[in-house]
Amino acid sequence: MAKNRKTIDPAAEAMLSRAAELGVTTAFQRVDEMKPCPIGSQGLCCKNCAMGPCRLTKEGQVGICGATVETIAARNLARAIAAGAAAHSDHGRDLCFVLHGAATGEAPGYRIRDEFKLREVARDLGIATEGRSKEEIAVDVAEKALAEFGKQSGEILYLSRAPKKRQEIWRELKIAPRGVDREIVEILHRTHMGNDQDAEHILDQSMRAALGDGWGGSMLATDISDILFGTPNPLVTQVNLGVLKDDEVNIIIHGHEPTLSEMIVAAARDPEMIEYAKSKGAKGINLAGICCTSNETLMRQGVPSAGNFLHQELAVLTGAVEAMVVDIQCIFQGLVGVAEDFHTLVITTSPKAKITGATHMEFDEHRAPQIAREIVKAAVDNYPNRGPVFIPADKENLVPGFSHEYIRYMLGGYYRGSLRPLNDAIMAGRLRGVAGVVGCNNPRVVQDEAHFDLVKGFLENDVLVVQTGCGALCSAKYGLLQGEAMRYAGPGLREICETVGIPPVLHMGSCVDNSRILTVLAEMATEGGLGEDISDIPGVGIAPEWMSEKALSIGTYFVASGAYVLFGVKSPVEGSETVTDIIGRGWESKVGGKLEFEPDPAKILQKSLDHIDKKRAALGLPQYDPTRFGESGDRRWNAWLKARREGAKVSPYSMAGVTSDET
Ligand code: BF8
Ligand code: SF4
Repeated sequence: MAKNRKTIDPAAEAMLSRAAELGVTTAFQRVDEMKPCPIGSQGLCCKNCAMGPCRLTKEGQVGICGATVETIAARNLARAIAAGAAAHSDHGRDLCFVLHGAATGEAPGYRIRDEFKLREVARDLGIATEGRSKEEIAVDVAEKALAEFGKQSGEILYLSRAPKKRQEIWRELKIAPRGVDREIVEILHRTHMGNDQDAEHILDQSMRAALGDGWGGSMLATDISDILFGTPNPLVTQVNLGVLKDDEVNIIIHGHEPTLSEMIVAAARDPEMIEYAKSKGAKGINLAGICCTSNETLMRQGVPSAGNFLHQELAVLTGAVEAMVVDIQCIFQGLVGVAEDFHTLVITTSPKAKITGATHMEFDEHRAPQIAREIVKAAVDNYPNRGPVFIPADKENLVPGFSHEYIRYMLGGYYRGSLRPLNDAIMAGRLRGVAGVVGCNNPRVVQDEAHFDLVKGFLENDVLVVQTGCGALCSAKYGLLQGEAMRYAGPGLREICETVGIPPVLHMGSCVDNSRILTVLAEMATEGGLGEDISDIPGVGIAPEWMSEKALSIGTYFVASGAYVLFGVKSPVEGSETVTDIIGRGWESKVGGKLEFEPDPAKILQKSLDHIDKKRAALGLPQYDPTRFGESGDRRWNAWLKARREGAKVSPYSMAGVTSDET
């Protein structure tokens, strides 16, 4: 690797040279200037009261109140998980309000697109559907879902979607979550000065809040988005900065919520608006996404993506973006600074996220289509202000849209939809296991490198990969979300993908859609043959370039659901061996899953494969053998073809491994 290399993406590299030429600074440079605080980065700085901050530097030292290294590290991690769970869940809550408005007619422009899913969700929330209109059901679903967020006692209803054994573990450990709001508040309370001061006990509450996110707030966000905007199915679209057009009005939608962006998609496709753009000298209106707003509109509408997290400032640097429309989460304040050198309007839209210096055009679900049109018009009006444009040519095709419903369908059609073939493939050893590779970019490491190496490594080892968030957009940029990715796949994985007709890497959506992966895991565990709990499945979850508190919440709810989770970059609790041990060995003995931080992607891959093999052995499955299964059906035929090519005169039936019955 070249010294100080920042990215493996040629488009990003071109934009970084352009930034240097123009003297514009982005996160890629700021990261070199901002040395991480050695105490904070180890999790050992406590600012929870005004006797401090207490900055601990070694085991054995205590804060002014006597708080130990492990208490401080645990409190910091717990608060980060609480913030992450809050972000996902608050997003889910807002979707409930939109669903309510869509059903009552108070939110014009929105409608119930997936009635089948609505009825399914209603069933799981205990709402009657027989003889009722979809609007009546939707009002009840929205109200019941809202009540789930604030549920004061008992447990959230979606826990019943988990395998029975898993539910029992949660109840026994007293970590079955009540409403996520209550669990988050309790973390803030417990970590207030002078309260919960036992690291393990604090971290148990983190699992509880994270479960309230994964099986609650996030799962509701996914379900209600599907009800309102449609459950995703595969489609073809494109990714990377090359999707921007030099002769059209470019609007980027960035952030996380599909509510406004879906309306912007409609406004940008409106013939009247396109005519208006033409009157300003543009050939049309081009919409592209960044981050998870991109994943939402990519999965359902095929709106192309301009890239993942670290592409946000680079997109503005092209000089071709008339408006960068942002909603919530993962939005750099630095966008405003970069935009000052260009004509780009940074438009904030959420009542929860204003940025100083940006233009605020506030979203309101009661008049969403109108606001969307105003935003698109502002972008069009900005087109004549464009200066020089520099758009890299790089773009790649991808096939996103693998909701768990579609995965079930593709494995068995409408009438026999099930995960049976997936379980069978793992049991036979055609698939060694499954891996979820998810999460962010982080400028502390080379952009996309760890994601790409890991996904490639899993494919070569016959591990089926599912992805969400910026990780999925990363794979898309390098052509891994299409059939061509098969060139990296091992023979067994290749055979399965060719038979079913899918790429070996499945894009399952945005970060809240990690809940779809929970659903797949739960169904794999109950389908039979792979044990009876998520912790029995030969699978792993990885966030190789994580940066966000949301990633910590996701990682924790997967661990608490039984998965082995590995994070790259660095450990936020590095300074405490005790906390490292609690979330590793300690959680494994309690919930069957564990959380580890491992900066080296090669080690992440090895640990993952070792874990998958260990789980295979525990299930009594045949040891994984890469030579056992053949490409396109039978490895023997390939061996025969190869032998023939080399001049040998042999019959395929005389090749090794053929029984006398077959000859
Ligand atoms: O929620 S992967 S950088 S965009 S936090 Fe953010 Fe990380 Fe991207 Fe989506 Ni998820
Ligand atoms: Fe220091 Fe304790 Fe206050 Fe934290 S809570 S800042 S460790 S005195």
